Amino acid sequence: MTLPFAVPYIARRAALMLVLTLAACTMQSPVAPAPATDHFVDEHQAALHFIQPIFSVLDCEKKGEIEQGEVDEHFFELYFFADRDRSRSISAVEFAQSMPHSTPQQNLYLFQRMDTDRNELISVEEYRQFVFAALQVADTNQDGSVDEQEAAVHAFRRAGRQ
Ligand SMILES: [Ca+2]
Ligand SMILES: [Ca+2]
Ligand SMILES: [Ca+2]
Repeated sequence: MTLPFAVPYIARRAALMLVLTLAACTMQSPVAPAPATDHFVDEHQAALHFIQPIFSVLDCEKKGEIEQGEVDEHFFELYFFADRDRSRSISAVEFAQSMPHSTPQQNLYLFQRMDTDRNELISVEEYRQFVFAALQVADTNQDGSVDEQEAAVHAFRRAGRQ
């Protein structure tokens, strides 16, 4: 005779399901904001986020600063790091793979900023334009180069991302 035991079990289970359903409804509240760290607060933060992982590539002479003129010397090294299949266009997937320290939201933001003709691909020229634009934003004292302090690379390295 299992029935007398089965009924309360089913009742308990139903009550549990109700609690879980109510909890799920609460969690799906549409007003829940995304964590602030998923998004950039401004252009400057976005520029630093982009520059930090490539700082040592662009600062080839290890002077602790990136000069505007150094970009073209290393540009294709940088570009082909992201353009893995060397198709001379960076897809959204390739871009995300080249930015493992990013959230999907951050990558989407940067990708859309780069893709100025909105063809869902980053051309060589679009990427180049963005690198220069990001360096300009990061160059807060406007002396034509971005030093380690301006790029906050020490904080980035301390965070174990490089
Ligand atoms: Ca490609
Ligand atoms: Ca494009
Ligand atoms: Ca500077």
